[in-house]
Amino acid sequence: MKIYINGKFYSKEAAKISVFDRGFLYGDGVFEGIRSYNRLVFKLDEHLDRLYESAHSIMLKISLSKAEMAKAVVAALKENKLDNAYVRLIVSRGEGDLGLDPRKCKGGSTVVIIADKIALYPEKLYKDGMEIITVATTRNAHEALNPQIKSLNYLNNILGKIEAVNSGYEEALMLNDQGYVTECTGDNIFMLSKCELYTPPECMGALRGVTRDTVLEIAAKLKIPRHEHVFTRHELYVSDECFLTGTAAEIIPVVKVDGRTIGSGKPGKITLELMKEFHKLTKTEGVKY
Ligand code: PXG
Repeated sequence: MKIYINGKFYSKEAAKISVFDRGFLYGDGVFEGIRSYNRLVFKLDEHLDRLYESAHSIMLKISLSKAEMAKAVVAALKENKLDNAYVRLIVSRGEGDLGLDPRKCKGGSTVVIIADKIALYPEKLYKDGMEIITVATTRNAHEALNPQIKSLNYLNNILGKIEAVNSGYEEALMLNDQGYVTECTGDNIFMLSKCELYTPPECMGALRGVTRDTVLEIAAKLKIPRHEHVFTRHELYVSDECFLTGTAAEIIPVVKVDGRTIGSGKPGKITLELMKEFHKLTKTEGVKY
């Protein structure tokens, strides 16, 4: 495996970052998770747009232009000879000293690209559907740390994940401080009620997921009425279908929430249709390398 750091490739053993890097000291940076399918990078521009928006929001100047970054991602995929891959793109504010003041980062940002094989949920969960559980940790309030910023500080999500794992579940449902459904720790959530599709709006505390946007586009093409609308756990419990979306997870059906069976208890018909259309899209759309 060859890892890209600031314009050069290193072996996994030699790929090292300073302990004074702000990403390590404070989680001061941003990241993206991108997928490629059959030598096509899926939604590369959308992921890079979000990366640069996150960086802009935290006043981090990325040392590469967006076009240079796109080239670096493709170079990392080629260097590692990967046809199907998961790319983790990490940008930190760079090396500083032990103080919080970002003006100490004189050397500019650190850019790391790891291109690896994909790690999915177990295949059985895609076929049978997964069970999720609501956790006590609420999603970050946007006025404290906006969930739209894909920052290197993912402790909010990790704490949610730990709670789910401790209870024997793979994924956690996170609410906001008003008790509305936001998303899961690394995936967006959707439900279907009377053949209409619902997902919480961004302002409720959900990341604007690239897969989420793709699903909304597919639903529009299939003429499925879709809504970015607030909902509570009750509405989710009595919904007909539920699924999660994310770059790593793709679309995964959910059949139980907090012990309540969703619909028939099997992956829903519309969920399966959306999964089929999503896979079709990943085979045909993307930046070729
Ligand atoms: N919500 C959150 C909080 C995320 O971090 C998504 C939704 C889905 O967004 P995309 O754009 O991928 O459709 C994410 C992103 C992991 C992992 O290891 C997953 C994400 C980020 C980091 C790690 O599963 N998902």
